[in-house]
Amino acid sequence: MTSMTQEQFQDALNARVSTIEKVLVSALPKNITKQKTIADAMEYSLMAGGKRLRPMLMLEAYRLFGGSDEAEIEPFMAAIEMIHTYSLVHDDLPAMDNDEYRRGRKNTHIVYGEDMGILAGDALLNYAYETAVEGALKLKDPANGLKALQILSRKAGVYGMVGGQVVDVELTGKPISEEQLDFIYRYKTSALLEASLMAGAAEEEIAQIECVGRLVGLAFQIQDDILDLTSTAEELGKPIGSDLRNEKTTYVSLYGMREAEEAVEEYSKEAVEILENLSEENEFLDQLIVSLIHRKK
Ligand code: GRG
Repeated sequence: MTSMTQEQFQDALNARVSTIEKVLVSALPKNITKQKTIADAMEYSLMAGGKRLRPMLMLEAYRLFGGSDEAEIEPFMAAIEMIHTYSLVHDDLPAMDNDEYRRGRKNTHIVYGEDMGILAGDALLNYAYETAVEGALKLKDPANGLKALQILSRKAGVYGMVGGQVVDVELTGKPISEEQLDFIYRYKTSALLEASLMAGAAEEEIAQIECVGRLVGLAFQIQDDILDLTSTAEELGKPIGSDLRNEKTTYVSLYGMREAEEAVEEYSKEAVEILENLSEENEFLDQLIVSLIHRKK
């Protein structure tokens, strides 16, 4: 499938992370005066590290479908990472998971207070769309930008991540069925990964790439469940055991560890198989998905 060595892949991955970090820094709001606290809190949460998986998938899907002017996709890459970051900031608030640490440092609401934590999340969400709209208006064909915005907004909202979070919150502490768990994972986690891959996709292949996103998302969330039980706080950058503490049913608690590990591998391989059957190819993207099977954080 791939001719890249592990070392070449790691170098390519690091290069992409540093490109994405630059895109994010330059997308942050400038010339802020009286509302500086919120700009600082936005920067604190957005630039806290993280794997940058969603913008990376977006860039690679853009390349897969023949995109060559990366400046076109960069505002959308920044936007999806801002949406992802807002979801983490809000998810860690006392009213939700009440977590103190994420990405190896204190959460935004711990450093800036709960009020600013809420506002920083709101600001990131709004600024994501400001950034994406500006990007869309600069495209040769702004209609393509509008389509990307349609995908982004839908997958982040009621029919996507927020919808999944609602069901997750409502069912926390209750026994849940396989079907309910599948809904939560598809919406809460897969939806944003689907959007990442779909935003720069060719119209004819959008359903296939959406399916790749769904499978990668399921594998990613199941691996998240596994790591919450098997990793360490140092490695993860946040406390482990949070699912047990929050009485959350996970793939592991429902099906067992062995089945969970097999599912991560199975879903990831299915995703790569779909990619391999497309008319275009992106070796790095294939390898990125495979690398997530054994991710440690
Ligand atoms: C709408 C408030 C709100 C929340 C949405 C995304 C979410 C629901 C909650 C965050 C917590 C969580 C377990 C989300 C599932 C997706 C997931 C595993 C996120 C963590 O993503 P990573 O590992 O994080 O890519 P980094 O820090 O690497 O960017």
